[in-house]
Amino acid sequence: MELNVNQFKKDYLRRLKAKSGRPLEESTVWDQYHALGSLIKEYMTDDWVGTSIAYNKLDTRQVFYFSMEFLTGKLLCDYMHAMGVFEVVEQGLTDLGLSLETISEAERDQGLGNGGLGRLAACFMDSMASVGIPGHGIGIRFNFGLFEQKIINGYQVEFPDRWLENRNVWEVKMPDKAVEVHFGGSVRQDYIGGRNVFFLENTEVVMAVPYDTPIPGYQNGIVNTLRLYSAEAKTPDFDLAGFSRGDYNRVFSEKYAVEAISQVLYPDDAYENGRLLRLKQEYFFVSAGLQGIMRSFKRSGLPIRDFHKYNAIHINDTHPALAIPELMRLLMDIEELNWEEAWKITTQTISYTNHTLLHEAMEKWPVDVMKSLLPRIFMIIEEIDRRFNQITERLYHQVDPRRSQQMAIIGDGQVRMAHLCIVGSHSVNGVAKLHSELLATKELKPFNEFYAGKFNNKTNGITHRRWLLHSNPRLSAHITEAIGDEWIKEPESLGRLMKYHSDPAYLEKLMAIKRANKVDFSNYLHKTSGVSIDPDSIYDIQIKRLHEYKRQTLNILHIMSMYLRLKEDPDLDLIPRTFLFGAKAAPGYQTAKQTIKLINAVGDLINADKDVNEKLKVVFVENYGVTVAEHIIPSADISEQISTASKEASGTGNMKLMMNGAVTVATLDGANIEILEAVGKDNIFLFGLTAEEVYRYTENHSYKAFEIYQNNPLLRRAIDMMTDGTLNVSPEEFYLIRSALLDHNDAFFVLKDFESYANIQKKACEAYRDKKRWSAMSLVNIAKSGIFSSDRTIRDYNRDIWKAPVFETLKGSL
Ligand code: GL9
Repeated sequence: MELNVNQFKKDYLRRLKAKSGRPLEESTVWDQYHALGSLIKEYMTDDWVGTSIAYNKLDTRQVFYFSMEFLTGKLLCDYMHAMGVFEVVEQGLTDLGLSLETISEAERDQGLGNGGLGRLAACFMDSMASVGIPGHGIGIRFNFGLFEQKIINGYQVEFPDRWLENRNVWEVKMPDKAVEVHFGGSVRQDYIGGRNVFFLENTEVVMAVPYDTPIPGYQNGIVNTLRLYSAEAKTPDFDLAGFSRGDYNRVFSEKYAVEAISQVLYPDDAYENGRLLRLKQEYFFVSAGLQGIMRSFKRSGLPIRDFHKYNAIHINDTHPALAIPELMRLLMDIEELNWEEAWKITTQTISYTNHTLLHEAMEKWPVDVMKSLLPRIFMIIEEIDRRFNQITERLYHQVDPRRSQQMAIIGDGQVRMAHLCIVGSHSVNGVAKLHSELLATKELKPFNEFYAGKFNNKTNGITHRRWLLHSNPRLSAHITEAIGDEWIKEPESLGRLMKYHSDPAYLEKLMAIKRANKVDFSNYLHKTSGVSIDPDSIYDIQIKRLHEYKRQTLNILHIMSMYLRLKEDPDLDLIPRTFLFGAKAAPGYQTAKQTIKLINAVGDLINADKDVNEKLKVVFVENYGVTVAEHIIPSADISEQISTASKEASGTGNMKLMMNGAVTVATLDGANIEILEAVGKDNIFLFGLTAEEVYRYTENHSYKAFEIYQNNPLLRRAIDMMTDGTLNVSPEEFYLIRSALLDHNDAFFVLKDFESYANIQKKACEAYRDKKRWSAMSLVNIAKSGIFSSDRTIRDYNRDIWKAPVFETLKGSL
């Protein structure tokens, strides 16, 4: 948009006064932030309204991305960049004696997600708008996002994330678009006009009230929408009669029970804990979202039989799986289509992404729970299952009599949500090549054989605008200086940087930028936690959820072994290294919590020991999330991507770090394999078992962790350090970690991969010594990162699955 500094200052001062009721001099940082946010939103309004009018007028196919999680982080600066007003606003604020940096820090992270899956949804929103696809998000407006983490005495302590306590400037409440969602009750069946008709009776009614947030594309005038639903009791005021009778508790408990649905995000990452409230959340937003889509589709006057031609609904993992029976219900019970018609529309509308192979993450709901919470939905699932079984029975009962049962949607008293998604959609994709291949050839093999062509791969991506352009301005400028700014719209043109591969001046500047970013991060860390780190040490970074399969344990055991070696030989020639960890553990995941304590205990020991602390430092960065990531990633030298092969579906932090010039220490897992393909084996440090070897060891039970413990003295001493009093803790402190490794035969092959990991770490260290070599490696990683832009991912989804039109801009279509 067109905006000059003077106009901005005038607008801003007026807005600040109106919003805060006081002049600039008396305003708080919060006032300043709130006024700025509301002004930026207003600047966006014409395009936002224009976009939705244009989509309606063009009768265009639209994409709806249903996701339980949207981990968007802060929005202010991203939006100013998207609108092309960043510099003007920054200048205007400086003129007024204000600091954009300080103001933007006042924004709360929108932390409505656990990790990769939720952040992926946020990157997709940005890319859909920037690529020009009519695509919107549908989710839940949780009152509390993912908990805030504090480290107290080395332990993780969780605090509620009150992100809404000071209002959310970006959202617009849409009360007229509220819909009813029904739970429980019973189904009455009638035979009217030659067909079976189903009515739900005596249900609990919950109002789903949408709050819309604009999602601006990058300087293209397109503004899509993220719609998050909040649960409200049907009568907005409590039951006055009950209240005056003094029956406070009942009245309030009913209201709270209803509103509980959108109170809090479940903090479990890649783990399913099967709570009833979670199932309610899932149905709540899916039903509301579909009713909203149906409502506006019907307003268009287009025939219901063409629903799938205008609407593509994507379900992000199985959490929104009930979209399948719910769309069937709406088409049959409300729109009066028959089963076959409804089924055709439903399956052609819906597509599904699988995000994990971990069995503990697979959603399964007990039949009796589903039946009593959602009786009509359950009937429809039963019917989908019955029809599907009929076919598989016929096909397989002679060749493989068990196969039909294996593939069933309902089995062992449970509804298998992944099976429902596969049967009820027209596309099933994994999130990286290896992951998609394992889905098709192992975990979901019978389905891949049954549905030739339904399975496909869409390798994940990240928005290079947030994760490079905005969070690493120095590097962005250095890139643009060399190859122009085309990479912002076409990230794969970052490849042109390859011509600087042997240009000493360019590479030297690259290293100077890394150094400056390391200073920035050390200042940030000091300011936020009081910890000092040395920008001349290697920053070795592992940032992601805490999970056994991600193997923070391998990293810390290796650090412990380095400590032991250094204690024996203080002159050991090591380049000083700072190991940084950032990770939240699910509150009920005890092994993960012990790992956090272990990292902190090792940090306490090492950081205080003069024999080693010139060369080693271990820091656990508190409350890892989107904002912390934006500070830390530009400063990384080494990126730790060390999951047990086959366990990490893709990973996306790996992409962010490479894009910022970190070199990866990697197993052949998830998207690491594609990073390897992109950069070549000389620009990545590979180690460890392959997925195939992991499968083989797991299947033939030939792995013996304890033997490795007995035969590798250094590793044994490192493991024993957990219990022998070296660390300032009781011997039982880490019993879960120790017993997972030794008593339960190390399911994630930490011991097995230890030696290979230690070797590759030595090689990485050697490579770092050679500044020229290292800077060239770093450059290759940046240059080859363009394919990991989520713009590419989104174009792949759209080309193969959604097939929505792509608009350069909407200007002129109004
Ligand atoms: C995840 C995978 O574990 C990651 O490897 C993958 O990159 C992301 C996005 O596709 O999805 N699956 C999953 O359940 N989580 C992932 O991060 N966990 C959550 O974030 C809830």
